[in-house]
Amino acid sequence: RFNSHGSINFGIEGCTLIIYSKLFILTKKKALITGVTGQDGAYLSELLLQKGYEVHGIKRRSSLLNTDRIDHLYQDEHQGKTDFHLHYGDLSDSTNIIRLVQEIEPDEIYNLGAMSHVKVSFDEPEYTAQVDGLGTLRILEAVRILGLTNKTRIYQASTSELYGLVQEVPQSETTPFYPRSPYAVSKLYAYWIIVNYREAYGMYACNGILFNHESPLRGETFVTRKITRAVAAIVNGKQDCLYLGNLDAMRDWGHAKDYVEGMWLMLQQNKPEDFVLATGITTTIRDFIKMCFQNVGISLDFRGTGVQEEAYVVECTNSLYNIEIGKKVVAVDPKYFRPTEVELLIGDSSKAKERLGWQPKYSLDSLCEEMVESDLKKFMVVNLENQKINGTGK
Ligand code: NDP
Ligand code: GDR
Repeated sequence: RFNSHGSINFGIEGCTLIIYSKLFILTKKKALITGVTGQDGAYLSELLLQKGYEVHGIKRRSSLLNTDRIDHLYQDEHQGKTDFHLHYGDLSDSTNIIRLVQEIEPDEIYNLGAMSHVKVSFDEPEYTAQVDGLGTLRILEAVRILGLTNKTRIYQASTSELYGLVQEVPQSETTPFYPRSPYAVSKLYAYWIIVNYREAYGMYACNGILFNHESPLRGETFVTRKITRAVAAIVNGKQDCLYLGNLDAMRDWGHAKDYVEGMWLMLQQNKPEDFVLATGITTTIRDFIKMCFQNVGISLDFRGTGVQEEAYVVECTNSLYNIEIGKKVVAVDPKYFRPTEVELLIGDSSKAKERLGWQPKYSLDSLCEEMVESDLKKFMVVNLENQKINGTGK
């Protein structure tokens, strides 16, 4: 199957065979990732490099380095050839996006960059719309203006937040949207502009409607990571109590590694379509907290309701942790409540299973264990470093 540029995909992942008259040239596929410094950007970069792609990532300038999640992939070009390249850029800057798309001429663009925190979007609504909504338009326009509509395929990081107020469960590609935050409303614009450019210009552009996915690389202010970090801090005596918002909310949590695989699959099909990725299992925040504490041998008892709700230690079977029975370790602080909440998310990813052959490999138990373990290790490293510093009298 030749495309209009005379190139063909033929089995070797991450490569394209280009035929110019009688000359056969095998080139690496090029991917451009916005949001490369984020959780998904890091896992996707790893996946695409493994598949043999040349990966270009857009990172924002910041006063401190913000590349922790991808430092292991990066190599200074002066030290040898590398397939991983970073470029400064921002989704709010059209000139920057156009120039980068022009220079790189990517085969695939993964638009993962976003102000991705739902609660923060109530504090920064205009910025969120600029980046999450109009940023997507900038990507589409860059590809269109530069005449790359037949070459460049676009993945848009759409979200289960689009469903918002419950209309039906489980939520699938046909469930109506009812966004409940400036973040979700911005992503709704992005969703429809992707659909519109696909229909209007025949572009290969698709929405991955992804339900919550987590990992040890998850940002520290999202609820799962906030909880796993707190568990590690509490058992190490570095935190007294974990303060959270709505404990009744229910989320369909998967592992980010599974979900980046799905993103890639969406761009390898014969025609562009939108897909839900989800596990089909939903859990309350409260039950996730219980699971995380259970992981370190601590059982909790939740008492009270609403803003009065608190959790106490009733048992600790791990002799490593000197934690007092009866200690209060979780409480509700209303400052974490959202003006409008998304109460229940549970996804139906049958279409992705059938058409993409996508299936999540990780269970919530294994995800929870991996995240708690990773945060416990981080505390051990900090403790060891402190001991070293104390030992040398620094
Ligand atoms: P993160 O918050 O971890 O990463 C977001 C990325 O976007 C970071 O690299 C961030 O850069 C970058 N970014 C923020 N603002 C801009 C901007 N103005 N210009 C360019 N880049 C910017 O998010 P995730 O990795 O978890 O999510 C990836 C995408 O998927 C996001 O669009 C998110 O909304 C969406 N999504 C996520 C889900 C999830 O459960 N994780 C579920 C459904 C959708 P910096 O590091 O400098 O802050
Ligand atoms: P979400 O994730 O809003 O679903 O968006 P988050 O982890 O922030 O919240 C999940 C649920 O937990 C409740 N909650 C708290 N949340 C946070 N962050 N902090 C708290 O202290 C707290 N207490 C309770 C929330 O109210 C909510 O109900 C994530 C992001 O990755 C989005 O970018 C993505 O689009 C969606 O997932 C799918």
